[in-house]
Amino acid sequence: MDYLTYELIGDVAVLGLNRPEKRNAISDAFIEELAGAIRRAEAEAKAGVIHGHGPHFCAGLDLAEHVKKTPFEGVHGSRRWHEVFGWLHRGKLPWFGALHGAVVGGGLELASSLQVRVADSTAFFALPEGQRGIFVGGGASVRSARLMGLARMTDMMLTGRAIDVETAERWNLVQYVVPEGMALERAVELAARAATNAEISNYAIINALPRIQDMGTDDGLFVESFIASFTATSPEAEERLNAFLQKKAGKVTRPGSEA
Ligand code: 1HE
Repeated sequence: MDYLTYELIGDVAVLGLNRPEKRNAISDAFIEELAGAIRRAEAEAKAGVIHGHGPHFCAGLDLAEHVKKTPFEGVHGSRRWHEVFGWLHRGKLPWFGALHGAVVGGGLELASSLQVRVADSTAFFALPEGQRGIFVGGGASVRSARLMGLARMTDMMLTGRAIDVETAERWNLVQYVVPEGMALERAVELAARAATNAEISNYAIINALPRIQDMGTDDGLFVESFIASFTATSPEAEERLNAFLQKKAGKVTRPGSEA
């Protein structure tokens, strides 16, 4: 692969954005490689991690390539990003982001497609589309806006505001903040933990939670009952529930005392 590294660590597929000389800017060829790597991970892993090689996670859309596109090519390009990022956001595996340096434009859109984001202290976040004369096209108006809220995203896009990692955590863009250089290790550790869950539970968590968020209260609760019943009656659930009752499965641990 030209733009990605791929490594399987136990049950965790680790994808590295690997175009550091262009700050991991995402071109059409890059997105196709990412598509292939996600499909490979779905076939051989139980969780995935995405990180960036070089000084930054990702500088977003490849602007050099974009500038040459016709309007309709732009639409197709954006729809392809939606499709591929959709495999991450509501797909088969839980995905964890290890973020550092610039997480900007399409880089933030990619990160927003993952279920869990771990960022180190060097990470910063921006949506410079307004300054570039374009608009978000990789899902940010839906996913990033829902994470941080409409007012904050509008401010970022109108003013070009870049935010640091502490602000990003307060704004719900990242769930974990770690010291410089530690994001990948922590993300792999968390992904490995998620990989031990029942596959059907992970699938329900990834696919049902965001859909239920889109529903009204009554519809959401109704759908929840069916998913709860479907997962609880799976053979794996029976095995795991019995293991707990027979004291063969771990208890919930207090914060800070987990392995
Ligand atoms: C690029 C890109 C890119 C860097 N497309 N080539 N994204 C942006 O508007 C962000 C643009 N990038 C930056 O603001 C900075 O590059 C960074 C803050 C990310 C990093 O700064 P730095 O000092 O480490 O690197 P650099 O010197 O700016 O960039 C190194 C090279 O990468 C340089 O090329 P070179 O040939 O002169 O060495 C840059 O031109 C190149 N480069 N970013 C193409 N994005 C689906 S819609 C999504 C819409 C968006 O994503 S819009 C936001 C685009």
